[in-house]
Amino acid sequence: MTRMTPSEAFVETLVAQGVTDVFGIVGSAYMDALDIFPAAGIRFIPTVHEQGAAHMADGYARVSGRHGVCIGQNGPGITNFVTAIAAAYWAHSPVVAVTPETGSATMGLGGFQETEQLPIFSKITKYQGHVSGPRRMAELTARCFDMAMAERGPTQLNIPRDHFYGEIDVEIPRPKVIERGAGGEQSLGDAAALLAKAEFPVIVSGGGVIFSGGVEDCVRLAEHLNAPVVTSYLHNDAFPAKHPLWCGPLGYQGSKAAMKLIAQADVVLALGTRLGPFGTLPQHGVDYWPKDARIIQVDADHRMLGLVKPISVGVCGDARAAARRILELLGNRAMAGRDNAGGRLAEIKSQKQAWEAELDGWTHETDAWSLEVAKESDAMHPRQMLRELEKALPENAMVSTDIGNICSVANSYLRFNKPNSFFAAMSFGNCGYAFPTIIGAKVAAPDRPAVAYVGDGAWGMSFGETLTCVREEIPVTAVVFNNKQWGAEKKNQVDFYGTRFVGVDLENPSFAEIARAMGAEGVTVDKLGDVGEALEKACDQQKRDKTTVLEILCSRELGDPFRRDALSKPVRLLDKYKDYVTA
Ligand SMILES: Cc1ncc(C[n+]2csc(CCOP(=O)(O)OP(=O)(O)O)c2C)c(N)n1
Ligand SMILES: [Mg+2]
Repeated sequence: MTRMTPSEAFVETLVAQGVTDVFGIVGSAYMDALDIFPAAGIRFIPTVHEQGAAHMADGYARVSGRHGVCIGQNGPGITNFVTAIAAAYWAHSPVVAVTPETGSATMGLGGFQETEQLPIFSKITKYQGHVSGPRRMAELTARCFDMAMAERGPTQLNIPRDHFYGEIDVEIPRPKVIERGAGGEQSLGDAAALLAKAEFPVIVSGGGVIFSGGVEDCVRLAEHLNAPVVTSYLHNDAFPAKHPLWCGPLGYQGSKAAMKLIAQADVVLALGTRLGPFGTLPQHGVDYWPKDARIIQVDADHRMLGLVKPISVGVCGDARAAARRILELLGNRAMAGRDNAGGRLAEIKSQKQAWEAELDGWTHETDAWSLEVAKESDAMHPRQMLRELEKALPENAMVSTDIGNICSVANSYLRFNKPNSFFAAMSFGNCGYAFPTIIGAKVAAPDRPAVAYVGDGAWGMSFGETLTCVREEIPVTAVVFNNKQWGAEKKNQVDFYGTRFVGVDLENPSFAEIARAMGAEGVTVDKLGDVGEALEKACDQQKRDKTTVLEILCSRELGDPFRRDALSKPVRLLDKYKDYVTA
């Protein structure tokens, strides 16, 4: 035991957990601890908004596999975290949100910056530690870090501000590293037996494959099975795109090749994926989920097994360990899928070629409204522009994408050969995710080019963090798709509400000029031929600590809508609204 203050115990526990960077906005609530961050070797990265800080912690965690940490002032600083913590929850990011709270002696009296902080985060964290007294500071800090890693998701460390003060005798806990296993032998054996008999096995490689460091093992298993591999929604980096068995992503704006191949499966191995409902909906008019196939699902969280899709075998285990063990169990066993591998490999090749050819020819959207608006405009077709960006992205780039029509269409044009490269807004789907997230990723991986794709509407929510890039010398590239509209939502008004537009058109200033005024580079790109070079140059500028905002002028045409599944044509019963129906 060593005598120290609770602030010292808190900071020493961060150090023991390997924390080197903390994102946040300064506040008196935790200033006693903040004061010694520099001496402890912890960089405090001040942000423009606490939402930005928590997204940065998310991006930091996603690229590095280490904890991302954010902190803020009790009350408003902490409520500003909420959206970003919810996003981190659905991205399975080990983020620790440190939430200093109003003083314990006055809680409930309605003092300054007071709100009950635990209920707010109760549904978007894996664990909540409340420091009920100064003596428990180190214990609960350590537990929040351990739980974030063990349960793969955000945790909350709630600290009444008076508990930073005093003197305590403590031993700083060591991080608890818990090894995960492959799963039960019976279920793994059943999985191997099913795969050995499969005539057309298909692997869905999901986030769990990335988190467990299992991409190589997934490749080996796929090769043994001669199985096409599709990636789960927005986990495009869960299998190397250059591999012949790679077929691209499922889900919204995903790969038709992937969908047409999984539709033929008799056995699906869902490896490290919860098979989220949004990621398996029909797309491109194809209802591809193979309803008669036997499904083997591997997930580290038993709650996910069979939750969304009926399964034949559920394996509660680590994706990498399970892939290894299944391969071991297959050993020299006869494989039904080996004799017919030639046909399947040819089918993979031809589906991929067909999809590439379709993408190459799909230069613009062809619905009547898109054709009309594109005709009136000299701005770029989003699809052609996305193809140019794809070609110009550096090999080891990290890319984050926001939620929006153009960002979603980008899903077809983002391929990766290395895991931990793609950080999309995932299923929480909040506008304003991509930019702060890539800033956090850049802090964790400063040598990798960092690129955020952001729509102009979402840019309005997040461009303030350009100041963080400039002030803190965190160089990234933001590619802003300026189509002068909240396009993804406008698409619903086109398809379902008779092109009656409410709240979707955006009058924008020059985002490039704003970037320059903020001390970053700002470039307006208005010609397709300039897109690639502009991106290459912007990525190169990161080596000179320069952040660049590339504002790309895009036409207003719009790809398929997000929520065809959830919208229906309007019905109006009152006479005064009788015209508000779809023609
Ligand atoms: C925080 C938040 N607010 C609102 C929405 C609803 N929403 C989804 S996509 C979208 C439009 C995005 O517009 P923009 O960023 O300009 O991209 P575009 O669709 O035009 O490509 C909106 C408002 C959301 N997902 N998140
Ligand atoms: Mg837009």
